[in-house]
Amino acid sequence: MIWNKEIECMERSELEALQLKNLQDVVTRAYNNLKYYRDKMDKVGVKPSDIKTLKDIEKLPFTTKSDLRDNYPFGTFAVPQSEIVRIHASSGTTGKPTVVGYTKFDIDMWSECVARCLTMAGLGKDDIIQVAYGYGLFTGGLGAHYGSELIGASTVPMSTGNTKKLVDLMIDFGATGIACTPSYLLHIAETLENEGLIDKIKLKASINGAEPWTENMRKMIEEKLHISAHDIYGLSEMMGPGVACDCIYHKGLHVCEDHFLPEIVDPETLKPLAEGETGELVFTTLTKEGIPLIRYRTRDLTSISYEKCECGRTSARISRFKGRSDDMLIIRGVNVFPSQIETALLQVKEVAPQYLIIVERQGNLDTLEVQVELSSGALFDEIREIERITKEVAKNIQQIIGLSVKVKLVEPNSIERSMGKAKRVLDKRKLS
Ligand code: DLL
Repeated sequence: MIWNKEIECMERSELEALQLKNLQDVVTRAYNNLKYYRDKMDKVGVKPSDIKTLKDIEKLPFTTKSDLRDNYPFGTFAVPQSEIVRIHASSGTTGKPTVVGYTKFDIDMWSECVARCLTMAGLGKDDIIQVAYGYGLFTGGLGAHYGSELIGASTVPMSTGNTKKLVDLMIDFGATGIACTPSYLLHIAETLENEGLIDKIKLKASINGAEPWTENMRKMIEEKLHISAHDIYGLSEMMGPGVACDCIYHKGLHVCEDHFLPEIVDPETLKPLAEGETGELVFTTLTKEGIPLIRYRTRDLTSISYEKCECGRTSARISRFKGRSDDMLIIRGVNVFPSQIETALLQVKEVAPQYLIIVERQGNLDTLEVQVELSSGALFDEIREIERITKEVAKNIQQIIGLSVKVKLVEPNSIERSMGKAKRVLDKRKLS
């Protein structure tokens, strides 16, 4: 394992033939096994047999996060539940999470994709890799873990939360690789610097993703830790981390195109855009069994290049992400939709659903504050009462988004009203 040259360096004509065969197969499976998707196709009058070329994908309807929400929890599973061996979940737009299920084949395919990414970062069976993404419903921890085991690396399931222990074990074990969010790696680097321990580490490479970051930040991490830092991308709906990753040339992220067919569309018109143009990334899963998704709108903004890379790989490359076409925030690697905060507020009768979300970066860690208006007419001069409501709001928000939050209650009508779209978010983080 595992520079899978046969696949990763395949002639494009050969790759496209494989993609077409698998596209026809997945469209047929979705049509036969998923009522919601069959209804969508029937509505536009397309049958699986209409897919004769890759370009015919443009005839197919898109899928969105709301399709997963409307079919919560298992209505998007295309196989009997007895064939599902793992379930993960990510943030939905309101109180309920987006649920994803994997068959044994899906887990193997996912592990192979992550293994390819780790290999792109120069890691292999002689390495000791600390996985410091969260383990649990989030796909980061287990996703990176299985890929790391597949390349034969000694895999350390650190998870998140105890930086001191992580740093101690990084030194004691002589860890050579780390998988975690870029902001967390920067925090780890600064912890090592402050403790004067940089010279004690053996780290060679990292794979970082799950949140937006910049080329400057990547270089800063490389300089501080003397490593090669790689950008890994993925989303739970596709499988998790490992949909794409950059190689040692850092000229875009190689898509695992034998499993995920990318398109770039204009987020307004949904019309396809040309190579090099920035738009919304749309993916079709070509092989996934548990939840096949056709033309899934990721909401991530990027551009694509089909030029062969200096490394020899022929797969399409997507550029570093330029933002999103919706209002999702990523805070400490966790996806947060303003509508989730609103759902939490609606459960507390003493507050109005008028709020402002303030995100800041202190050091390298994100902080989240939510200012909430008390309901009009509510007069709470008792400090104890104010404290009780503040705690209840904070608890409700934390239960839904899974992150601790500072809540500040403010006077009725004090949050600025907008004539147009309400401005709910003040993101003070400067990504440079
Ligand atoms: O974040 C999967 C993942 C885990 C990727 C670990 C990489 C590493 P979700 O929680 O479903 O899945 O969030 C997916 O995170 O649509 C992007 O907006 C954002 N995202 C993920 N990777 C990157 C990246 C995981 N490298 C959402 N750069 C996606 C920018 C990223 N944004």
